Parts: sequence; C-alpha cells; structure tokens
Amino acid sequence: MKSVIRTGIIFALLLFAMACSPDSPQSTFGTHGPVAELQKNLFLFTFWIAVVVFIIVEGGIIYLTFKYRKKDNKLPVQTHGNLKLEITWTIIPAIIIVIIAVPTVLAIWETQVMPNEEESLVVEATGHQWWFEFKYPTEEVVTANELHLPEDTDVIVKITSQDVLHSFWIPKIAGKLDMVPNHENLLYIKADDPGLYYGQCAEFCGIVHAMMRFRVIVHTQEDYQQWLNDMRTPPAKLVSGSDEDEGRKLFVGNCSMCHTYDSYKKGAYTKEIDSQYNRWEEWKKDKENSAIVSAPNLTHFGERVTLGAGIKENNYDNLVKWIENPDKIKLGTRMKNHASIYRDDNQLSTEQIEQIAKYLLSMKPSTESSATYNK
Ligand code: HEC
Ligand SMILES: [Cu+2]
Repeated sequence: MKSVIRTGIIFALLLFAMACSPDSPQSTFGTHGPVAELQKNLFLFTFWIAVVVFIIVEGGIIYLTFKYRKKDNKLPVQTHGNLKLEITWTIIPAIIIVIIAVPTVLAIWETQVMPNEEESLVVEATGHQWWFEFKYPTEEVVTANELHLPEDTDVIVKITSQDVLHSFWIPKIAGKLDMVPNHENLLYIKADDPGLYYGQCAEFCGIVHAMMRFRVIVHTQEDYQQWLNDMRTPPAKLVSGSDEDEGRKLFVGNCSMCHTYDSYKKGAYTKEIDSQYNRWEEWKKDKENSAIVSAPNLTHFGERVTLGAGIKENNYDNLVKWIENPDKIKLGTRMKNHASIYRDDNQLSTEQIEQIAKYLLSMKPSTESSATYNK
C-alpha cells in the first residue's frame, strides 16, 4: 500500500510539473502566430479525443477486472467471438480516425499554400553546422542567428541547408520544416505580437545539435524599418589606438577570413552570398587543414542578443570566453577546429582577446537607433 501511495504522489508531482510548461520559451502551447495556433488546436482536438478513449477503455478494464475477478475455482463460461462487438470496435476507431484526419488534412493544406510573394516578406534561412543564416533578398540584408520580422506580416521562409539535414522550428510561431541541402522548402509564418521568441534546430545534425538555436525578434512595423536602416548604417569610426581599434586590426587579421563584418556596405549582399559559397567550397577541398569555413556574419554584432547560435547572452565576459575557447561553450564548433588562433604556434594573448571582444561589442550602427528592441 505504501508503494502505491508513493507512486501516486510521484505521478501527481509529475502532472503538477507538466503544468509549468506553457510559459517556457519553447512551449508549443503559448502561441503567438496563426500557424502555431492552428497546430496547437489540432493537437488539443486530437488530445481530448484520446482522453475520452483512454477513460472509456481504462475505465472498462478497471471495472471489468473488479466485477469479474475470480471468486471461486470454477472455470468461467468459455466464449469465442462476438460479431456485433467486433464490428462495433472496428467501426468506432475508423470513425474516430476520420474525425481526426479531416481537420489534419485541411490544416496541412492550409499551411502549404504560400501567400503572394510580392505582398509578403521573403526570408531565406540556411542551416549550417551549428548556426542559422538569414538572408533578406529584397532588402539585401544578411545576418545570423537572429531572425527579425515585422508583426502581422505574411512571411515566406525559404529553407535550405549548406551541409547536413537540419530542421527549422519556432515553437511559438510555427514549426517545423526540414532544412535540406540542395533543396528549398517553403514555410509560411506570421507573428502576432512583438517580442523575443526562441528557435531551435529540430533534426539531429551532429554533436551540438541541441545547441543550435536562434532568436526571432518580432518588431512593430516601425521598429522593423529602423532595424533595416540600422543594418545598412556603418558603425562609428573607432578612435585610433583605442582597445576597440586594436581589436579591429586583430579581427581583420585573424577572423575575417571566415566572418564578414561589414555587410552594411552597398552591394554587400551578393558579395556575402558568394563568399559564404566560396568559404564552403574552400573547406570541402581540405576538411582537415582548411583555415576557412562558412561562418556567421558578424555585422553589427554588438546589437545581437546572443552568442554561439542562441546559447549564451551576448556580453563581454561570454565573448572573451568564446574567443578563448568556443568548445568550452559549445563542443565541436568548426571555429575551434579550424581557426588558426587555436594552433599552438599562433595563440592570442589575453589582452588581445579582450581587445577583440571590445571591438565586437562596439560593432553597432553609428546613428542613435530609435528602435526599442533589445532595450
Ligand atoms: C575557421 C573559420 C573561423 C575563424 C577563423 C573564426 N571563426 Fe568565429 N565562428 C566560426 C564558426 C563556424 C562559428 C559558428 C559556431 C557555432 O555556433 O557552431 C563562429 C562563431 C563565432 C561567434 C558567434 C557568432 C554568433 O552569432 O553566435 C563569434 C562572436 C565569433 N565566431 C568570433 C570570432 C573571432 C573574434 C574570431 C577571430 C579571433 C573568429 N571568430 C575566427 C568560424 C570561424
Ligand atoms: Cu541542426
């Protein structure tokens, strides 16, 4: 009896703990967009049907177990087959499946239809081991690990991958769709409210798959325009001889072969696409010794909320730790495996690392931004 009570308490606690989930950043229940809403409703519809089936079946089992439990040593009446019952319990599940299938298929159709491209925002999302690249072809803006969207706008995300299979998922807004190399998948999304949302790779893609995240920052229309302007505004000129300026020189010498940092320039968009491609080709030629791999665009990195593809808050301490050894934060990054500063003969001093970190945080659009995001 004691163990029954103990199990009961554990179950009750588990149920209680489950009730916490709707507020968590990757919960599919606290929806903020029509696609996630549709998917949640479909889930709940199926769930409640399953609950009814569960109660009837389990209730039946428990009731019959007690009612017909062995009372004497006589063999019970032996029966075999009951046509009426068998037809009933074949037809009822078939009907339930149809009831679930109809809204499911309708929802699949609904989310497959893309809005008119001319009237929508088109974003290209590319998966890399282990980070996300976001390109805005019409706006000619490119960034990484942070997807900026205007609220209440139809968005078509063109999804692909550079290396292996990944999957694109924003639990509170929509999900999920495979990122497949050499193939484009289309995902329709729309975000209802401004705010910060979590995205996550949802397909096992290698050692730090679970640490391949991104943030979605949904702006008011006005702030979104401001963000676009910011992305095209150069940073303020650094004071010659300052730590930031020394950091800039070190960055250009040690980091810029993989990371672009000046996509605010005119014409930078096509250049970045070409250079990501070239870096990738370069890497494929000699995976062991290559000093170049495709890497997150770091333009205006000082404005970013996170670091390491959504793993750590972007601040000075975390940046220093990241540059010292990215593997301590995220095991197996291509940065650690291929950047020359991690070879024994080419290491940066602590002072140099700090200068680079200061430089990275100084990478911001020069004009005072009126946008209210990440403030
Ligand atoms: C061999 C190419 C390569 C070199 C050289 C390189 N990196 Fe990286 N870097 C990467 C890759 C790849 C990632 C993505 C790591 C991940 O999240 O898996 C990355 C990620 C980063 C990030 C995090 C970006 C984000 O949005 O999460 C920062 C910051 C960064 N690198 C800074 C530097 C600095 C500073 C240097 C020079 C000291 C440098 N990198 C040199 C390839 C490189
Ligand atoms: Cu992935």
